[in-house]
Amino acid sequence: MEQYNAINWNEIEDMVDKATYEKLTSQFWLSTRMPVSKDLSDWRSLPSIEKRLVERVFGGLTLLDTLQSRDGVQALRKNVRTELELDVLNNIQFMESEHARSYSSIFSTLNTPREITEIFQWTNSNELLQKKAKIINDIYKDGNHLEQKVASVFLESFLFYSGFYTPLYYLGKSQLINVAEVIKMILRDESVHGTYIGYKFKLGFNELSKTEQDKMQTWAYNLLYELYENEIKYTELLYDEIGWTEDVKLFLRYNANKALMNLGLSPLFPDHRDDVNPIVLNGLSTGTANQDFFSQVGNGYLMSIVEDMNDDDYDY
Ligand code: MN3
Ligand code: MN3
Repeated sequence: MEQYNAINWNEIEDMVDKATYEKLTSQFWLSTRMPVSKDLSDWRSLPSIEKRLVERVFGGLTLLDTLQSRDGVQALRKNVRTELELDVLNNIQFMESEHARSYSSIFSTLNTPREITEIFQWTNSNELLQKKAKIINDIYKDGNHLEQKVASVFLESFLFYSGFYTPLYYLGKSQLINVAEVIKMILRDESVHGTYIGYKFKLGFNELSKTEQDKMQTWAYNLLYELYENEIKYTELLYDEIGWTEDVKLFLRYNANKALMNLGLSPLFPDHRDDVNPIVLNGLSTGTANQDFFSQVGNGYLMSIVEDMNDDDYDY
């Protein structure tokens, strides 16, 4: 009879798995605990073109998180190097569901049911969004395990940023700060995911022959170009009307370089952090108004309200 092995956390094959699991669980959060309704007056004061922008940006991000929570992690779990890698991926998969849910929490606070239906109709029929989902998902379906890791890192460390730009911009101007806090929780998770999956990529990449490495590298740069080209069109579609397109493109290139660094590959674009719009940089480095001294989890996260216990609690 084939032996089925129990997972033993006292015999760790790779400390990075354990450290990542602990990091991810320590930053656990739930979207329903974020006080987004405090942003309603900011929201009501936004011109309608800015409201439409925020809605579309969040629709697009929902699509990417849905893809990650389903096909993305599913693909990655088929080729793990260690037993604990599966436990890390379990955590990642659940948080991707929570990320996708968080945009719906934001919509349900800021938008009418009719508007919400329209946002999802737009998202599910937009050609550029569908194209990027297809490019990534085709690799999840048919790529080898290193290609799947590259696709995952590009999605998490690069493709999200055409959307993240908008809430970070508002946060930099102290607007929609609770909405932005949700996004910063997601961003913080994605940064751990990108680093971890990039690390697993590098381990596999280092085992390849020089010829195979060159081939893999060329493949990765070609994929990045293909995604970048589509991302440029998506950025123009979203931001031309409001006039932010060039700033967003620069932010994309800056993050594309970071995605490549996660994979141990050389940066492709000349753009640096100093070139990014200072309002967005301000948003990236800003906390929010809901500083909670007791919460290790995040700036705006509200701890659940706990009553003092009394004798009645012991009457069963
Ligand atoms: Mn996510
Ligand atoms: Mn992720």
